[in-house]
Amino acid sequence: MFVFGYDNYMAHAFPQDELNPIDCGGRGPDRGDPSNLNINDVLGNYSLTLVDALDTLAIMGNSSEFQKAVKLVINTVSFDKDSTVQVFEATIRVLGSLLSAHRIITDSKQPFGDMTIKDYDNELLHMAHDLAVRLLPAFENTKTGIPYPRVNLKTGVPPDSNNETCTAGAGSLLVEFGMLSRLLGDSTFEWVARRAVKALWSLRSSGTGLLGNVVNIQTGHWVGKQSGLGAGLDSFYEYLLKSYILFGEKEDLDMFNAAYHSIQSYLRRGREACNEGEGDPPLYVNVDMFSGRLMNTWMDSLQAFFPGLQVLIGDVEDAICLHAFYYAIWKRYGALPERYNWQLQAPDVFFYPLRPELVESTYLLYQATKNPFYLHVGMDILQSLEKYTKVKCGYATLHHVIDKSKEDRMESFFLSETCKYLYLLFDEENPVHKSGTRYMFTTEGHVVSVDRHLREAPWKEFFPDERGRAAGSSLRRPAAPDLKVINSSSNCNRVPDERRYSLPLKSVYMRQIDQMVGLI
Ligand code: DMJ
Repeated sequence: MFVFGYDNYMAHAFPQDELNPIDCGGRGPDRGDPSNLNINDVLGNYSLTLVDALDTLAIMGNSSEFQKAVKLVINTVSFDKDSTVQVFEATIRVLGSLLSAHRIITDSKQPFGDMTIKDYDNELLHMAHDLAVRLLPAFENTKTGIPYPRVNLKTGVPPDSNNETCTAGAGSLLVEFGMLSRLLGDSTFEWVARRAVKALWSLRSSGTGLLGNVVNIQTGHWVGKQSGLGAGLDSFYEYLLKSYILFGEKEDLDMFNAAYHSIQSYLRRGREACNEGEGDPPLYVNVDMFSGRLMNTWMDSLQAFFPGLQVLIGDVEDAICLHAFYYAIWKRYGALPERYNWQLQAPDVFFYPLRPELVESTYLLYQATKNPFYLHVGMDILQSLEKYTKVKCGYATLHHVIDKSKEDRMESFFLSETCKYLYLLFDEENPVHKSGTRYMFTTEGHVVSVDRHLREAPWKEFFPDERGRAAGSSLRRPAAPDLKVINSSSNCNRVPDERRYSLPLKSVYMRQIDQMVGLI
């Protein structure tokens, strides 16, 4: 699936951003209609799909194509473009991918095969730096420290810019910005991203501890008071935990734990235990952030990432339960509708743009339980993607999950996430699973090794109290030292080879899964 999508992108769309899989062409920003945010937020005229796919090539062990693709990116991609993009999308899809590929190239252990680039001079890191500097204007002239949602890569924040941003967009930049800062030894990027997280965090409801989904960056007033797990909030929670995993800053874990507690207290409905007791199976709903009252009866497909996050914190039993709910919906339509009304038991919004969230959770649950049920789920998902979304030159967005009509769009996350997680689900021997170095995935599915170098913040020596800086204070920081790359290396012992079926399956998980499958 990956090869079919990637080869077609390279043949018919590159150097444009995305592949139109039905008419076998390419697509870039919609210059004719700047208000077409669905396209312009994401496509920056920087060969998005190629950039986003880099580490998938490495994970699949395709060193020749990885090396070719990296060289193409170095030689042809520029960020000096008159493109107004969303800061969040550019960060997770482009910045994150460049950093991930850079670390794969410079990893002294080369676990994925030979992914080194001859005469590599940290070009991808330089490119990441260049892009991040172009995104920095979003963090200036904001009274709260919460960034503007969009910037023009050449000219900065557009004069008519919107002062409203979603929580996930503004508050999930820390993994990429922090990584960049720590690789460069320049605190600027981490500092602005962290300031945004803290500003959002300080605006949470004092009663429920919940955050809303849209906020005014100048006044700090919540414009969208809906709190939930899906659109507008999803990766905000994810990055509190992942920032902690990567950088080891305890304040990130404290925020995550408090947020998780509020989620359990106000968003989770249904019976307490997954497979015991009275009442409906558990469900996470959308509520008013201040009162905790139910706001609507739909859930969006982005929510399906949450069981994966629960796996990371060890709440595997709840994750099994919730995942089974999303899988039941997938089984009914052969896809996840963008919004599903759990009261009417019917979709509210019908499209499916090849999103990865359910596959991602399936993969993480398989890693946690080693229960072959999740291989079955993966196979089911894979077969429905083949059946309903494969077209002449790639895989197409489903316009309508019931009549299976299509749209001529293949989003870059199909190659960077959906295909990657499916591949990893079945590739037991992948270095990601076997290496002594532990890996984590960014919210765009980019693999990053978790090693102690990223837990070092060299500027702390010089600026021990980063907290003293007021929101809105100058972004001017001391110049970065000469670009110095810290190779990722781990002296950890290799993890013993785990055999899938020789491990005793955890009986409690087995029981739960059996019951959930019965329910489906
Ligand atoms: C991806 O760009 C990322 O996973 C993001 O966090 C949420 N949405 C898309 C995929 O659905």
